[in-house]
Amino acid sequence: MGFFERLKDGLGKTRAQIAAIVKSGGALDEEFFEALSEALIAADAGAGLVDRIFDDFRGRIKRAGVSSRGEAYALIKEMLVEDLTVTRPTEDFPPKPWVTLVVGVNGVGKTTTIGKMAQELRGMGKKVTLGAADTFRAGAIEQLKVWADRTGSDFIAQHEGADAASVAFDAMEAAKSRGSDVLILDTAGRLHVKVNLMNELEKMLRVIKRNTPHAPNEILLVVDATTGQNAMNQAVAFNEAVGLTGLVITKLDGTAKGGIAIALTRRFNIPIRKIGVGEGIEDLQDFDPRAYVEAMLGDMG
Ligand SMILES: Nc1nc2c(ncn2[C@@H]2O[C@H](COP(=O)(O)OP(=O)(O)OP(=O)(O)O)[C@@H](O)[C@H]2O)c(=O)[nH]1
Ligand SMILES: [Mg+2]
Repeated sequence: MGFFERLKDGLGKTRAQIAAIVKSGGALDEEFFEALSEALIAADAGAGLVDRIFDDFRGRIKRAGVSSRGEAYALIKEMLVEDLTVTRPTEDFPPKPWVTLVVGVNGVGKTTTIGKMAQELRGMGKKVTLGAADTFRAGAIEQLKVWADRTGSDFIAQHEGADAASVAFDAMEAAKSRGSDVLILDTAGRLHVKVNLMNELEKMLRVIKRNTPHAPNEILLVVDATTGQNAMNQAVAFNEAVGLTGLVITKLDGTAKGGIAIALTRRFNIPIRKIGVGEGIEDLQDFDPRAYVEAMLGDMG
């Protein structure tokens, strides 16, 4: 299966539901608006957000003189593409090493995503260092080391139970002295509601900044798409603790319904950097808003 096919397959349920509404061919009536907004809410976009989107949607339908379900459907797709398009200026001369800190709750796919990102960067000829700042979970260091070996990345770790901030510091120093283009720091999965664990992350961030003031250059929150709206609470807490610059949404190949991407970008106005569509090393895609909306809402001409 191709990348787009896999995403499409994952989001099939939402798409089928919406196709049924549009294809029913009825008038542009309340029933249509209701069915479509229900489908988006069921897809994890969040009721409050869907209400706001639909206020805007109705206004635009009026102004544009849209009169059929088909046209309205095309319009809402364009609106969602706009919502999902968050661009950040790219740096012509990115600092070296470019430091990416990867955070998120337990089991969302942080370490796997780091492995996939390392693979992609190595394919572009970049020198990569992976830093094992998850010193908490048994086996976490070894898990990252396997990815480092597989991708030909440098690897910096201490022992299980070591101070995560100290590992981050070591990794920064090593990445600098070895001339790495990119350093990616893995962190322990932590529940966003556990204050002491969030404090530990803040400490790590302080240590990184003390080492190199412009770092980290990217703070990526990884969320599991199948957890639906709970990802919003996670993002709120992590954003408050460390200030997020980007998102990764994983497990879009599973039973995810996709609306969480819209909810997250609307709320935080930060880009979705990557999406995960499988467990394999190549199963990471750049986020393409238009392709995403096509996969989620379908293409009924
Ligand atoms: N289907 C699917 N599985 C994924 C994806 N990304 C990660 N996984 C799986 O999710 C599980 C957890 O992945 P990890 O990378 O260990 O997650 P983590 O966030 O590092 O977990 P902790 O370090 O324990 O917090 C593994 O079985 C991965 O293979 C994805 O995009 N799709
Ligand atoms: Mg991990």
